[in-house]
Amino acid sequence: MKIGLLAMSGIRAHDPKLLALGLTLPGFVERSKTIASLPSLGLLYLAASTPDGHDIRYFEAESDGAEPADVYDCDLVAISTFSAQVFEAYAIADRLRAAGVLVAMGGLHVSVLPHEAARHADYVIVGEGENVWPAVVRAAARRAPATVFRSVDFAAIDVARLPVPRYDLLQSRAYNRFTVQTSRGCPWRCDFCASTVMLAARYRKRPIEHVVRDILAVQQVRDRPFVEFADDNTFVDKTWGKELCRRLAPLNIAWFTETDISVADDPELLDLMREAGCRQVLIGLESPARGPLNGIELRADFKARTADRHRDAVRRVQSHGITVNGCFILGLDGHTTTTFDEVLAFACDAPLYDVQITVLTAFPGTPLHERLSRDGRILEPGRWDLCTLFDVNYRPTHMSPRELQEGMYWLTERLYSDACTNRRRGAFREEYVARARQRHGTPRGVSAA
Ligand code: B12
Repeated sequence: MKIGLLAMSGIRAHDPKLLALGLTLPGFVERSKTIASLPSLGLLYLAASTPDGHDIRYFEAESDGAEPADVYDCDLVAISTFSAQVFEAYAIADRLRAAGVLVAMGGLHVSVLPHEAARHADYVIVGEGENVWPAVVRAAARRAPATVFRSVDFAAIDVARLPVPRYDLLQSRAYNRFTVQTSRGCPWRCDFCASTVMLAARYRKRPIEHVVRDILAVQQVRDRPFVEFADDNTFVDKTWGKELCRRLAPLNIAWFTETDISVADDPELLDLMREAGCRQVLIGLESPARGPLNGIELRADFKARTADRHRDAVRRVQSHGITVNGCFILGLDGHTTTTFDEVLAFACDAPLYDVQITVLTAFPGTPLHERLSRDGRILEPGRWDLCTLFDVNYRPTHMSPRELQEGMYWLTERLYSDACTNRRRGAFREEYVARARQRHGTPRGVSAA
């Protein structure tokens, strides 16, 4: 069979004012543009798990109506879904099926709402795809009737046996960033989180030699790739994390990852990360004040317990030459209209090299979605296209939806202005250079200018 893997690419947001601001604020568009060009790792894993004897091609659609014409030559097309683009994905699936192409849909959104997806796809897959995919391909080859496949009915994913994602399928594309996974899941349970935790409950680390193996495969495709670890929380286990960094150092790559604030407590780990090529860590700080964090991490109240140390922790990480992209969720229960000033003050004082602000978003399947639905706080239920992290679709506790949206504009304009961006970044450089001189003499790779 000819199998097409169709990734929905690009960034989604509907609010026209925010989009207009994005076009004029360099600091805001910069990261969006960078990450928008990432390939779909889930589909590259599926490609690697496909039984022999099929012809596989990787395609991208930026939006509904943007699927390439060649995708219609396939016998089976696999589409990966996130909530924000799921209606676009359904529209593409409907057109493909009308043209006689079989469609399989998987990923975070349809794993939570398989029956919604079953109206648009022949095969809907719930959960991690690698072990169920061969059965889907066999079903398609004999044009078996529509079915929902559940990964729990197949062998559990052993992360020590994951294949090398088929990065070679990206050969002809101009990617300069690639995703690699070192782990799946996260030990924490934030009520808003709609990541891998939705697919499998446990946090699992991969064998380090496999991570190295995957990076070498990326280097076959691109000489000096920038690697984004598509993990939920990379440095949970510090001993394993240090070994990972020791093994990454000789590969001469630059990389970015998502982790929690506890990395700040281990200076040896931070030194190893920097030496291994870590350029930035993205950390969910979520709120500048502790109160609204109470109870959002459901297992051990991790976020609230560590909140008082956030500012100092950011400084410690950055003093090792690793920039922090601090993420704040606006509109948590308890946030008021003064929260916007507090975020701005935190970002400037810390100082945060990069900042990400998003509005609280109730992704389907999350405890947050359940709670807000139960309390009648979702403004337009079922509007998955508003699950962009930028569009307000619920009633906050201490301000109106309008005030939240206005606060988002206000903060966006200030945080991402040239003046504020230069101040935050300049302060990082000065502090890093000063501390590095104290410790080692002249630092590598960062100028005080
Ligand atoms: C890389 C990434 C992107 C890339 C995606 C590249 C691409 N072309 O697909 C880019 C930058 C484009 C992106 C965009 C967006 N993203 Co994003 N992104 C991520 C990130 C960091 C990693 C995803 C990843 O690679 N996971 C690893 C792979 C292996 O897992 P997977 O994709 O889930 O695939 C497995 C299964 O789901 C399943 N599977 C997946 N697809 C299919 C298909 C079939 C047929 C089968 C059988 C199985 C299957 O099998 C795979 C292997 O086990 C996650 C956060 C995180 N740490 O996970 C956020 C995340 C996925 N993104 C998120 C969001 C909100 C967005 C945006 C809406 C942001 C925005 N405003 O624009 C857009 C979505 C627009 C769009 N184009 O879809 C949310 C999604 C939540 C949700 N439930 O919808 C996440 C979880 C982050 C968060 N804040 O919560 N993102």
